Amino acid sequence: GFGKMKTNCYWQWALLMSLLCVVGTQKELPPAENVHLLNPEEYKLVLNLDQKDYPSDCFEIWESSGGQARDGIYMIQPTKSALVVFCDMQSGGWTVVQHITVNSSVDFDRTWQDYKVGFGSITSDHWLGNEYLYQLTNKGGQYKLGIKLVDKDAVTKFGEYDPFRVESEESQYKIRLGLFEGTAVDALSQDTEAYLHDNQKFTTKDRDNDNFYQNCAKLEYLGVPGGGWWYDACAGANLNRRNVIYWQKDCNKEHICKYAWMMVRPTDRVKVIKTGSCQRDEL
Ligand SMILES: *[C@@H]1O[C@H](CO)[C@@H](O)[C@H](O)[C@H]1NC(C)=O
Ligand SMILES: [Ca+2]
Repeated sequence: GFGKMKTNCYWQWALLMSLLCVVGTQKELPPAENVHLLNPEEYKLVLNLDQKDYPSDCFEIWESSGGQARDGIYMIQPTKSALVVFCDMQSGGWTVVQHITVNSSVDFDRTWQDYKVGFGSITSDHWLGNEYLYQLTNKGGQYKLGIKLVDKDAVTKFGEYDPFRVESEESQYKIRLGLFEGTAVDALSQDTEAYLHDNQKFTTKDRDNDNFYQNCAKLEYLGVPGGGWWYDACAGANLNRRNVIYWQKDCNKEHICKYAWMMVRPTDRVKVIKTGSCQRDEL
């Protein structure tokens, strides 16, 4: 009768709608392992979603665009995992691996698992993930780490460690840093605070790999714990403490910094050798 037809129609309609939903979702959802760092309304912001083979990092995109690519969200695939990342193209194709705003609403007091696969939002404060730091810096070819710090008066300082590598999870994501260069003062590999971060394992509130009798990630300042970091016993720098961005001389309780970024890029393949005052006939 009429009732039966109505039911049939309903089921046909429901089937059609669910098919449309599936098709719609598949089209929009970026096939990234860390898609949890994107809000659904940000899916459309991924700039190279249509690309067939994803580039291995932001530098590859920057380079193949002749330096013309714009800042934004891109898909990359360093090795195993396809990832959404924020690319800082204006500074030369850096892949952003951390961004924090002082007093961020993003909680940086997280577990080992959260630091492993990343948290926060790609378009604002986030940690890309130790596993992806490992994949990026161990895929062959040397990487460097860039640090960008902006204080409350908008003065920007920059630093680079070259080379930079994060070891595997079996090695507790140990950090390996090369020579420092920049306008900021090195706070990871020199020991003016008697703490050395270079060669330290990563520590989170639920995995204590540090050199302190307590867990450095749990130590609070004004009620806010330090968050995950490559602690010694404990820190001469920590960019994951939400209420104080700490970088020894450049950012601390007295000299407030508002923003920090950590990013990676391949080491320059061609070193520019400054010949200075060398005369041709001297060579
Ligand atoms: C961060 O928040 C704390 C607590 O509300 C406040 O005392 C401090 O001044 C804030 N820091 C900055 C840089 O806004
Ligand atoms: Ca400890």
